[in-house]
This record gives sequence, C-alpha cells and structure tokens, in this order.
Amino acid sequence: MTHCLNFDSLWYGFHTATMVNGEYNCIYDAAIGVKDQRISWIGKHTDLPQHTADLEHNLNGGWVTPGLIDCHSHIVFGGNRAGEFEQRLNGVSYQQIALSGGGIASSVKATREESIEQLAASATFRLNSLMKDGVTTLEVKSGYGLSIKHEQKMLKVARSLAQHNPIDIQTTCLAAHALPSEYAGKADQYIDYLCEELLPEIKKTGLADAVDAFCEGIGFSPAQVERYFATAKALGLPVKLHAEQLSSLGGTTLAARFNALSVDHLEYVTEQDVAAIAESGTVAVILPGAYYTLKETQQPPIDLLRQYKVPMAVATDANPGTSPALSLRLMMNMACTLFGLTPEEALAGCTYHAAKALGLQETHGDLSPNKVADFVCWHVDSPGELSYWLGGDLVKTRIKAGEIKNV
Ligand code: DI6
Ligand code: FE
Repeated sequence: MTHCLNFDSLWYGFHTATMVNGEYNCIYDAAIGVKDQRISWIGKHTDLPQHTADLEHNLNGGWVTPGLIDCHSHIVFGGNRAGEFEQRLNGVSYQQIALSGGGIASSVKATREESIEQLAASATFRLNSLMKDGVTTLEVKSGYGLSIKHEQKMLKVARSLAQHNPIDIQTTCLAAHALPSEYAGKADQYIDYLCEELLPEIKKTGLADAVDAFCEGIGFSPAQVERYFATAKALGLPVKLHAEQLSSLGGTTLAARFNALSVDHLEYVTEQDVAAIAESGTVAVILPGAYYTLKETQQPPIDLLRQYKVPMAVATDANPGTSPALSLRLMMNMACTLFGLTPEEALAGCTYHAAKALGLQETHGDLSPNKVADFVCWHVDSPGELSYWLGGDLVKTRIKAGEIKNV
C-alpha cells in the first residue's frame, strides 16, 4: 500500500535550479507539491508519487528558482540625493560631500521630516520594482532616523511593507549609521545613548530582527562598534556590519568575534579578516551597486573568499546615496562582470547564501522539502540568463508561500 501525498497545490511544466547547498542542482521537467505554504515534495514530474492536489498549475515552460532574497537594503528614506550624484560626476567625492553636511546627513534630515505614510509611499514604490524583479524576501535597514523616535518610525514603515505586500521583510536597526547633528563631535556619547536607551527600547518593541553599524572613517570606529555590538548581543539581537568599504579598519574581524550574520561590502578586507569570517561562519555580502556608483577601483577579493570557502551573498544596498539600485538581477550581472562571480555564484548569492545572511537558512533560500514555497518562474532558457540580461521583465510567474502573487 503506497502512501498518498496530499498537496494544496501542485506545480509542473518547468525546469528548476533548486539552489540546494548553493548550487544549481537542476531538475528537468520538475514538479513541486505545496502543503501549508511549504514545499512538501520536489523532483522530476515523472517520479511524482501517488497524490491528491486541490489545485494544479501548469507553468508552461521556463525555469523556476527560489524567490530572490535581497539581504541588504535601505529602501525606507525621505527625499533623494540625485543632486549629489551630479556633484560626484563633477569630481566631488562621497567623503567630501559627507564632511560638508550632505550625504547620509541630508537623508536623515529628509527622513525625520516625513510621516510614516509618506515614507511608506516612497518605499512601496521601490519595493514594487524589487518584487517585479523576483524578490520574495527583503531586508530593510533603518539608519536615517538616528533617534529612538525616528528609528522606530523607519522600522515601523519597514514592518508595514510586509503587511500590505506579498513579501517577507527582515528589519535591521542601523542606528550606528552616522552621527546625528545634535551629537556633533560627541560620537562616544552617541554610542552611550544607543547602548543605554535606543537599543533596549528597540528590543522591547520587537521592531528589529538584527542590528547593524557603519564601521568606517566617516562612520564609527571598531572600538565604538564593539560597545554597540556587545549591547546588541546582550539583548539577544544578532549583528551584521558595513565593513571595509572605503578603508581597512578591521571591522570584519571584530564582527566575526560577535558571530555576525554577515559583513557587507569588503572591498578593503584583509586575508586575516577573511580567515576570521571563515571561522565564524559569517556571510560576505558583495554590493556591486555601491562599488559602481562610487567608481571604486578596489575590488572585494573574490578569490580569497572562495579559497576560504566563505559564503558570498549579493545584494542591492538600495540606498539614496551610494546605490540607487532597484533591480537585484542587475546586481547579479554586475557581480559577474565587475567581480568575476559565476552566474551560479551570483544566483546562490541571492538565494541560498542570502538566506543565511539573514539567519533564515532553515526556512528560505532553496527549493527543498519544508522550505517556504517562495519561487519564481522565469522567461529564460537557462538559469545563467538571470545574470546575463541587464534588467528586463523576466518574471513569468511569482509564487509567494504557495500562491501566485504577480506584481
Ligand atoms: N551603505 C550605507 O549604508 C552607506 N554606504 C553603503 O553602502 C551609506 C548610505 C548613504 O549614503 O545614504
Ligand atoms: Fe548599506
């Protein structure tokens, strides 16, 4: 007597790159059975055991991959910084703009002035672009509020996006992004405020899933980040770090000591840093949009990361200053063209390894039994095409938690 499987829905008529263990692991003429929003069975259609299904969907061709995961974004912010883009084209550097009161500070001013509704409207517009491009899970950082009230406002907007759209959102408190003007010249006192007041309050409200900082000459020093991380960890919040983007300060090694989920950017990372994150199991998040926008020439050391078997994720870093990027697939292309990732590594970087960068590896990131049934059917003849096309409308069908949710 063979066991009969009962699916809520059965999907067939496609090939799939399951991305299990971060590799294509292709199945031709595949089928996926979904039960309770999770994958219950996946394999070759012809191997499907005896089953019942309330709904059957023939996807009529194309390739299915896990829904894309953008593990680093700042899509909630007021205003925009197109003016600074022009300044930079005229030769003014990002650091110079930051030092003269522009940069992150100008986004802080605009974000503080906007209401929850205004911030949600512009963030939804950006979110739509990402979803149209196949993203089903998105991380959103605060960091343009820099006070309890305004950081909470940003995190509430981020959380609300998941209530009104077919997307999973992970929120990250990036209160140590920049020094607000009211603390000018008093960075250590600002860190005291974050440790003694802001982080405990954020923890109490449950608005953040993780904590992040900008460890940089124009951000915070490793010693300051260390105090902030110690507080976050004591509160039970996992950490991640913007590190080694513009200079080598050792933030990466520091983050490894706190078992960070991810360290992001890494253009100036050293071999010692790479060894440290290999040891701690921290994901390296590669952000080609920021590299490109800043016309950076120092590349993240991809070969070294490979040699140490550090998992590499790829993300948009969608933000108003250094990466106004609204397509994760374009970032996959840039990771290949600018940094030499293979299309398979780029796709793993937006699925399997991106899930790990968010601590979601048990539930997201590949197509295997028990994972959430988030997948995308693409108008392509091979999975490598996802990194090949520069933008374009490649999504045929977008499936979120086992239901068709095209946007
Ligand atoms: N991510 C960030 O948070 C900073 N750089 C980066 O790549 C700055 C963002 C900004 O300029 O607003
Ligand atoms: Fe960032």
